[in-house]
Amino acid sequence: MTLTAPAQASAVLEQWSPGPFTAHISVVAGDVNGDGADDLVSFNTFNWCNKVLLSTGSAFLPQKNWGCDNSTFAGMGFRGNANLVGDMDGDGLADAVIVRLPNPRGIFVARSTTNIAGVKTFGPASNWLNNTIAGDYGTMTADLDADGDADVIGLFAGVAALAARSNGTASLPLTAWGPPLRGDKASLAADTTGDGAADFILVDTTGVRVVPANPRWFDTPAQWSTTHRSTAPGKPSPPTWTGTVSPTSSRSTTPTCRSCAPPARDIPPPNRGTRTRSSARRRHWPRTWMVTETPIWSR
Ligand SMILES: [Ca+2]
Ligand SMILES: [Ca+2]
Ligand SMILES: [Ca+2]
Ligand SMILES: [Ca+2]
Repeated sequence: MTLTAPAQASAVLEQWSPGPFTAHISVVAGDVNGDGADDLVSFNTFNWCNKVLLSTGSAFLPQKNWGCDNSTFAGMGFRGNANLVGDMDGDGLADAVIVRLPNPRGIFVARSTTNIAGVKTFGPASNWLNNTIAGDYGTMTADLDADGDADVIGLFAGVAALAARSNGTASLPLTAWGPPLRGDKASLAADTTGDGAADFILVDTTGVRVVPANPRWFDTPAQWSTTHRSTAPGKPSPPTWTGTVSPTSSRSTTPTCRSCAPPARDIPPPNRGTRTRSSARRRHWPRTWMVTETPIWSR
């Protein structure tokens, strides 16, 4: 008897949507209607709004317009440096989230809701955080503190990763969440340990490292897998943290990251300060940081 491998048997791609799907900027996935199936959300320019393809579990329904914030973002579109979805208020419905610089800056959340006509849509966007968390090396949503709502984390060059945890209605002040590590191929926040708190995943050419949430990301990364062929001469070593920031210390000194530091550039102050255009000529915006070390939850 000859058995057919499942992967071979299901190798034909299924057409889930014939289109159209308006997606000028980006497309992300999340369960915006809370039925357990992830849907697709597009971010667009000008007043093209967020388009959504709802999943039936075996196909996508035709795209629907899930809203425009014409009050704050008229003419520019609801889009930012990072365009994300995450259940920021913990109601089981993924919300649309943008993280912006320079103005208006910070975290803006358009909650998934049902309007007075009974139509599911994203509501008007509100500013959950007026601070700089659009990371130099990425901005992500994940449940960092295992309380059921999505938080936002930015990865920066030379300074700590900063977290803006959700309290359900707004983002808490920025907190240093880990040293400025990053994978040389990709960096992700995902709960790989299964305890509900997002861990830090560093994908290198040499393998994958994981920093389990404990509760933040200051532990030494554990090597979870190794790519043997990447040890060939000439392959770059993954970035390593050589700074001295600890979860309980006040960040009175600027942390350093020798092997993962980018080319010479202005490094923002670790705790609080304002950059002006003249002192940060490489940037196109003034950067203001207000970082707190506390509170940190206990589990
Ligand atoms: Ca869904
Ligand atoms: Ca929600
Ligand atoms: Ca959370
Ligand atoms: Ca975890």
